[in-house]
Amino acid sequence: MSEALLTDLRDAIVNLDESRARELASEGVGQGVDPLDMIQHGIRAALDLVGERFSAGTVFLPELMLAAKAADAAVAALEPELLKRGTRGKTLGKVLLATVEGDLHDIGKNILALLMRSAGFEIVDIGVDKTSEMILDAAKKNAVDLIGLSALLTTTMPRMREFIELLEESGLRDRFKVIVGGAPVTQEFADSIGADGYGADGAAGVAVARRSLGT
Ligand code: B12
Repeated sequence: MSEALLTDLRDAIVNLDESRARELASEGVGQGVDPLDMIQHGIRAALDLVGERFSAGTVFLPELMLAAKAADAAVAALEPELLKRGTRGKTLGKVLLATVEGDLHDIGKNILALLMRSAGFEIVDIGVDKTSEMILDAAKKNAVDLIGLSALLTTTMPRMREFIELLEESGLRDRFKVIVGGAPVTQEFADSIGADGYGADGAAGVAVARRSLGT
């Protein structure tokens, strides 16, 4: 039963049980449960719950880190299936992904990278805590078509606006499409900073990237 599996997967992450999370994600693949459902209703739902408990002061940083490890293990177990489902031999464009300066959150960005790869994009993932200058350098060096920026902290969201300002100052605003995302980011915020697109989750990120590049 996929409902039961999704609940068990969520509980395994909430209970910080890395090996159970990995096992359930694999079992889900074996049972034909949609990996996107497992990401959205198992993994992300669990991390939202852990985040709420962290805000409420009932769990602390070590638990947050263990939950992240369990989530990473579950995502890794889904990776082969997601890539298998993907389009092969077709490149939709080259995409640079980064989490902005001051921000170490990368689970969502890594999921986006996986879904984009599976959809047929070539991904250059430069990791977390990247300054605007580092992102622009990498975009130029790799000649990407689109840049996807992730932020999970309200305090790091302004780095996205600064990146677009840097593109404008460098005369490169028309050279690269920019899409943004991460839990605190909204369509309204994306519009306010002049981004080309926003995606609320990985699947929406793929769709908005395709739309931005007209593929
Ligand atoms: C796991 C986690 C951590 C882990 C991160 C591990 C890692 N490798 O990523 C650790 C323990 C390191 C951590 C640290 C901290 N965290 Co933290 N963390 C979380 C938590 C619980 C889950 C985040 C997550 O992975 N979600 C699951 C993924 C799948 O969702 P997602 O990231 O939103 O990504 C999806 C979409 O947003 C979208 N997307 C994401 N990026 C992009 C990009 C583009 C271009 C597009 C189109 C789409 C897109 O697609 C993704 C897939 O569907 C959140 C709570 C929450 N509800 O978000 C808090 C949370 C983000 N953390 C928080 C805080 C406060 C911190 C710390 C400051 C804690 C501390 N006191 O040290 C530090 C900051 C470290 C730093 N400098 O970055 C707060 C932020 C509050 C705020 N107002 O900003 C939150 C909201 C918890 C809370 N409720 O208080 N954290």
